[in-house]
Amino acid sequence: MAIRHWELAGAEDDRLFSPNCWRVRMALAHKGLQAETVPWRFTEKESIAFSGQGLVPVIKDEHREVHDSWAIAVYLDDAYPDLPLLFDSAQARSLALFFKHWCERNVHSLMFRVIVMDLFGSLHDKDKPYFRESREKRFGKPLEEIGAESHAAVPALRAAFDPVRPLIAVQPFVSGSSPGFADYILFGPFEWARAVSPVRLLEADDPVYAWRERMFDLFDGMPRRTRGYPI
Ligand SMILES: N[C@@H](CCC(=O)N[C@@H](CS)C(=O)NCC(=O)O)C(=O)O
Repeated sequence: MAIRHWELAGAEDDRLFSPNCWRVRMALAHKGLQAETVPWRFTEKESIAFSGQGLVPVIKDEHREVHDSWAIAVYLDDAYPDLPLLFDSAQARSLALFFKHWCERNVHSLMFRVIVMDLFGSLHDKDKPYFRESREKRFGKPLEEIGAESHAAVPALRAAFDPVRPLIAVQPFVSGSSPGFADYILFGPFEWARAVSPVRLLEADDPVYAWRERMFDLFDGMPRRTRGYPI
């Protein structure tokens, strides 16, 4: 039976833009597990009420529900240890957790500033008032004011990848010779952006660009084929 995956969608069911759901989408593909996307909007809290909270990703596997992208990754490796591992050791899992927190603090926040108005424009109409109200409360200013700084945020975002560049100069993936969950963590914000915005985030000679190309090619190009803007 396919694992059901509640994924945040924009105006169209297949405009899948959540960085945290992308981690899980990639993790499910990595494990080779059959998955069925249930498109979900910010205002559809009741449809995931069974998970006891209001955020996606949420998965339902047979009779078990798991929410939170990190908890889902850990669950998938624990429940399916014979399928390709997302973390090939306890040390790898521990360092990936550090990497997740680094990425959320240093990449997600800047990416939000870069794409916020494109993101807002890509939402389902029924989500727009909720998104505006909740994010303006969180950031303490109107979306338009955050968006006005988006050009300055692009160089800051490129600089944020500085600690990753020496790593992917010596190996093809953050996790080593093959991709692991840390790669999916870093890739999430790129798919978040690509799904909603035509903005050019990286120069073609950037090693991060080459790494992202390798990520787009995974799983027979599934990440590249998903609805979004050309790179
Ligand atoms: N730490 C959680 C974060 C989940 C999260 O913030 N999800 C966002 C989408 S990326 C969400 O569901 N937001 C709903 C809302 O803001 O109401 C994870 O990694 O899964």
